[in-house]
Amino acid sequence: MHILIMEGMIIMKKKHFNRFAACTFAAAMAISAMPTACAIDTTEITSNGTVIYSFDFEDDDVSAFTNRGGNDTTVISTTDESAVSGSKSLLASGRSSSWNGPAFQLDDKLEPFTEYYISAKVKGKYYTGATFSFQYTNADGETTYHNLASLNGNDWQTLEPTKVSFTDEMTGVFVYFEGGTDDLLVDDFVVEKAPAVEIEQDIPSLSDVFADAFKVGNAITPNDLSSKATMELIEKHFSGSLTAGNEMKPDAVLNQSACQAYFEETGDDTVPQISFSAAKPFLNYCQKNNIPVRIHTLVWHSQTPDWFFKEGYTNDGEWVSKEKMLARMENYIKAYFEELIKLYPDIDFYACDVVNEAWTDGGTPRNAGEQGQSGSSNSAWVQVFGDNSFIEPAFEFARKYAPEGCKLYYNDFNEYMDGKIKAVCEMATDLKEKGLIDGIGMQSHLDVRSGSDAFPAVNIYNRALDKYSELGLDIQITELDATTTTNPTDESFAAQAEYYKGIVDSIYAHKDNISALVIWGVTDDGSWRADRCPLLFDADYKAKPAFYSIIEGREIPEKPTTGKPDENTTTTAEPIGKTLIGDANEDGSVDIADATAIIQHMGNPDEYALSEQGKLNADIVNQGDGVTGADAVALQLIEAKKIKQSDLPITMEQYNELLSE
Ligand code: 9MR
Repeated sequence: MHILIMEGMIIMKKKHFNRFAACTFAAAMAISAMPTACAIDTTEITSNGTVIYSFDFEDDDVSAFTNRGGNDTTVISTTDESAVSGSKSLLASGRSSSWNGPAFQLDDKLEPFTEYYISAKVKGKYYTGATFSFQYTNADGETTYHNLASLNGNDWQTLEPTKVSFTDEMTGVFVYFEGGTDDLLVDDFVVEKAPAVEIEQDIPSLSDVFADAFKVGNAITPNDLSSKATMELIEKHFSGSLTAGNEMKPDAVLNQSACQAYFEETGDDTVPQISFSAAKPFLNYCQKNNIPVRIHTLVWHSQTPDWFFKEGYTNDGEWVSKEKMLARMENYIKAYFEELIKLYPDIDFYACDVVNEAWTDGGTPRNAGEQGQSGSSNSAWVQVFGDNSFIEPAFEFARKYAPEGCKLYYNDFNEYMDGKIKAVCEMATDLKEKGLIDGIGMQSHLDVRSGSDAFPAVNIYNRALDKYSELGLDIQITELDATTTTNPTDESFAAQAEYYKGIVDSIYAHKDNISALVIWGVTDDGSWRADRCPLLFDADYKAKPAFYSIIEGREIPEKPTTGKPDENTTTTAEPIGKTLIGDANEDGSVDIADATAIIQHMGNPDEYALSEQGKLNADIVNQGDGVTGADAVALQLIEAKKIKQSDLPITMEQYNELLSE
């Protein structure tokens, strides 16, 4: 059956409701059975958390799928050779390359800045060695693709619901199956719109809590930009500073073919060619939202291609001389800043990690060599310079070309190890005397482990802060995260909260020397160490115990209407209680499930009892009149985007006015 259910008139075959859909559907049905005063437009409501597309291929319709890979010989059809549900599946036959395969375009059917889950079954003719991948073209016409899931084994493999989203700057957004050249079969391909997530608006903003001390920021990836809830967390808590997780590093900025072309044309191989196309979505966002940017990073052994250090910019060329590398370094840093200032004159590039991770924990330079495989700790800078003498010119060039107001930092991890403290302090003292450095970036990738064996212990971290404070330079905490164990329990999160509190208390105690506290990631599932949940928000965008522990007992400077915060005006951060207007089911969030809880309670209070607190929370419209159908409708009005959660509670007059709109 084909039915229309969304704005934009998307035609879909509705096959089943998932958990969320069932819930919203029940609420919508209940509402439509109410008196006419309660009748509201439910089209947007029913589309939240619902199946948007579902293909079982029983009707032989494969028109939504195209062949990826241009004019090869692949034919997309259906087959009754094998199927998971029913008797038919999609067949991609005659594939001539591993990257040919059935593709499904997203941006011509779905909405940007919206999260979807895609699930499917896939099978290779003899053996399944398929990859599920994502592709898009950016505003500069460059196409990027990355793998989302690998599906290997005999017979049908299951693609579990996999999150995808895209921004309005992306075109040609596809998901596709690829791998091998055998026939590929696909069945039960389902696209679901993830339920709308409300971030917690009723918790204090971290930026506000620490407004008297330092900027609070975060690091994000391009995927974050298309996640509405992640970006709402950024705007609420972390708008003091943003770092690009990877897109402003040398491997993202240096363009090998352009370097080689320039060399061929001019005979000069000391002028590296660069492009910020990977960083543009991030930088556009920062510019639009007026968010200061930390530049990470110019000179690093890692995520810097070996060809940058080789004759002719070739992968297997000879290492260049120190003189040539100095010229490349200067021209790279010059071009980097000039291009940034030209493209984004309005962004406040307030900090830059000029050199990253040049000292070992023992305080010696890294070993010379290719970076080669990721994970190698060798340094091509040391290879060419013989030692760490590349650090000073890097700062010299950065000082020469960085925009005014851009402070220059040496950034590293494990900066609480004795050998590293000594080496960093000696280097920084020398650079400070020469007027070349402004501060130390302490990455702070910490490890709570089970609690008592945390690394580093809080007092060790505090001692390092003391040492760097004595330098008379600024300090920024540039990449804070603190891993707990894999498969963490409530106890693990409690230990993590206690540790975070100790570390942030120590940072706060040094606030006179610290200008920024940057967390390395927003929600646990997006962390580079996702398996050990190191961040302040969980995968459901909810504040974790660690969030509450670091704000506990702090005074929130009240925001003046204009000018700088007045340090004398403060309010105390209230511990968060259970009163959350709208949260009828007391699960800590206000959403459509609360409307369902209210409707069910009204229909059968014995079976669907609300607690006393739940009833208080549910009393949204005309507070004091108890739980009524209007309260459920008000929650639907939030889903329908007619009011915001922060508008609750509402009076009966406001309610009637909303319904008459
Ligand atoms: O967060 C980054 C991750 O996505 C990359 O895979 C990784 C590769 O080196 O780099 C991560 O960022 C690193 C940062 O640039 C420097 N300090 C350590 C960070 C975590 O590895």
